[in-house]
Amino acid sequence: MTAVLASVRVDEVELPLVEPFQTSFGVEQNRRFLVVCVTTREGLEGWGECAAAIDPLYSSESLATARWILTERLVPLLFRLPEPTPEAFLAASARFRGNRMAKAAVELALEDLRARARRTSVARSLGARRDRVRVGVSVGIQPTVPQLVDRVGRYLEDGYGRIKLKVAPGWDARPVGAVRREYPDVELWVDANQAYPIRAVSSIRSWAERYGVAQVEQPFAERAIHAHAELARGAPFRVCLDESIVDMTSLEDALAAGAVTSLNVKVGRVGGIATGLALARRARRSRVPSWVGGMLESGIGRAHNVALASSPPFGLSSDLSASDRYYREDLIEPPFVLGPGSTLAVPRGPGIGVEVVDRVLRRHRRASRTFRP
Ligand code: OSB
Ligand code: MG
Repeated sequence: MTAVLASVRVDEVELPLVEPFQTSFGVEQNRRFLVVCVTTREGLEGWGECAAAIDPLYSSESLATARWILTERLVPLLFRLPEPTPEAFLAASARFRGNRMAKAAVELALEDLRARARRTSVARSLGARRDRVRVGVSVGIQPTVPQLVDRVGRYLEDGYGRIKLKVAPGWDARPVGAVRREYPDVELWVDANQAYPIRAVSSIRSWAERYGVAQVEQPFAERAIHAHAELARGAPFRVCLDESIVDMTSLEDALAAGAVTSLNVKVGRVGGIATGLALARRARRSRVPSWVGGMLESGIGRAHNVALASSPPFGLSSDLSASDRYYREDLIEPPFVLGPGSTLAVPRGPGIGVEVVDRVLRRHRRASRTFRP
């Protein structure tokens, strides 16, 4: 494939969430994010989505920092590549530190473009053999415990087979216990997004054990590898790392310390699909299972995530719910719908296998810049 880029467009989009999503670091009502669209002279397209949010709460990247590095550095660099492949882009952008969500948005667009040029799907390019991926739902912090129990009940009725509860100091044993009492058999995970001080190891262990929590995700700070290892030692639940793992080095260190017994792979956090796949393969060699995490993506990012989750090294259920769990109207057609056994179908069409609906994109677009060579 000798593709020559004709344009790169960076759109800023705002989509209203069907309900607010609250984590230990804040509440989101609308998701504002960047979409990258690359086109070639032959008229092919590739789409990517940037996970960075308005405020740098989950990680240090924000929509504004991502927009800056994209428009001022990454897009110009992309036009200088002899061949716009994901590999060439990642190699050339490696000298810029961090900014992984912004880099991932470009890499995703180039992966989609390449798969479309080869008339294959992103999933197939990643070696996927499954046609459905197992998924669960991530449930935000609710105003009251009864509201949480009710919310979980409705997700279970919808068909979700695994529930991840957002927790924080003051919102843990009571809500987790209430959900466990109401649903004795449900597979329960919790995610604290770094909210606990490291002295909380024994209290987390006690309520997680008492309520049969299968997995505790990122209770401590990004750098607190030792504390996560202490929690994992002899625990009857998996300790999952999300924010702590940003590249191969951080994964190697966490594995060596025994701090990670489940790996959340988010393409934004790790700088793209290629690194995400490499991390999951590396974790599997140490018998640590992986799954794909979500950042409330629109259908564009979701389609990439589903493709990644369908690749062999991913074993646990991913945080990839149906389009209507997040947005009344998604940017893509067809939307993702929940299928039998708490699964999403892996699109088979070229690229990410879904089409971006221009009319919907334009309606929710707040800004747009087009770059040409
Ligand atoms: O830690 O997994 C997280 C959303 C925003 C920021 C961080 C996280 C999340 C989620 C959402 O849990 C999961 C999803 O997209 O379904
Ligand atoms: Mg998480």
